[in-house]
Amino acid sequence: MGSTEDLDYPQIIVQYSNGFLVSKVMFTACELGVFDLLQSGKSLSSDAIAARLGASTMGMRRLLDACVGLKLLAVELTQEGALYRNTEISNIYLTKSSPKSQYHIIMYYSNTVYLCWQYLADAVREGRNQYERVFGISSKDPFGAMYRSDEEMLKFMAGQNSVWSICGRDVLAAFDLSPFTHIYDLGGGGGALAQECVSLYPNSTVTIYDLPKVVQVAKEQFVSPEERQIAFHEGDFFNDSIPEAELYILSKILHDWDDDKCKQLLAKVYKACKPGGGVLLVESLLNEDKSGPVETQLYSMNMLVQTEGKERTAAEYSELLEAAGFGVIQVKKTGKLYDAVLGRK
Ligand code: ASE
Repeated sequence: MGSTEDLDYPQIIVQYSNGFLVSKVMFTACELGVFDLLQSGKSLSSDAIAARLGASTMGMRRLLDACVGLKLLAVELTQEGALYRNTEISNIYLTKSSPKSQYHIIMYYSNTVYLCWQYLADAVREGRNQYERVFGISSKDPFGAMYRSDEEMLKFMAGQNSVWSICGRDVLAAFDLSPFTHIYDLGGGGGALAQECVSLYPNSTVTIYDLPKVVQVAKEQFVSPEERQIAFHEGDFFNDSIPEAELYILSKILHDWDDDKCKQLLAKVYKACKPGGGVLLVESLLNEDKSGPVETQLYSMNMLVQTEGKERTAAEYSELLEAAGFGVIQVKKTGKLYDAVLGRK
């Protein structure tokens, strides 16, 4: 494509303007249960789908056609009319019950993240999250705001869990963690990363350290007592003590906080850490010149509207680790959404 062509018709401007329309179509089809209804190869007419999902025939027809355009559905014209079915990717990632389902993070985007982004301009002007404007609640304690109801907390936990079904293996296999048998997952939430960890390292035990109400929901909804390699510890890692362990996983924790809070937490982790032990940061790394990846840049905007943190470069994380006393810092980019940084005591 030549540059005159680009300037004559601004393809990327059109594409970016329509970006949120694309998101909303996918969110809505998920929310209404389209992909669940068409699970495992079922083909249905738009009228049948509309009837089963309690939607208008006209609205559903349009939604289904837009999903075909987005390659989230396929359509076949038969004598009885158009029949819609899931594409392979929708079957694997957009149905609720698939092992790799992204349904819950999509619902979190649609119902929470989307609302916060309404105030992105205010967030940029003020340099802080927008919970007061969006939900009418104080933004002093971002997790108090994010966990403003049990339902909201559950949605966040389920959403965060779904990411590990597609990225968990890679971040845990980035380094050989088998020498570390006694592991704490600080802010481990719903426990999906802990589950990946004990499955990849069968000699490890992972203790999920999180707020009491998070631990309670994790036990009730996500981790069964039969999972003997997973334990729980109730606490607030800023205000309560952190027990001794060989490895601490901080997965998408530092990106929630400013440099001061990160240093405070890492210093505490360093103190608790066994000599020879370490800390594994799981984060989406920015390029050193912050030129990309674009997903990470967008996540950093989201940290602005939702938290007190930001996404950082490998050098920035190394600096935070060194300030806390950690040495021999190794960085592994996975090529997927989340990367790994290991620091040793
Ligand atoms: C957090 C992670 C997330 C805090 C708030 C969050 C995510 C969404 N909201 O630690 C997952 C990452 N996705 C985005 C858009 O940032």
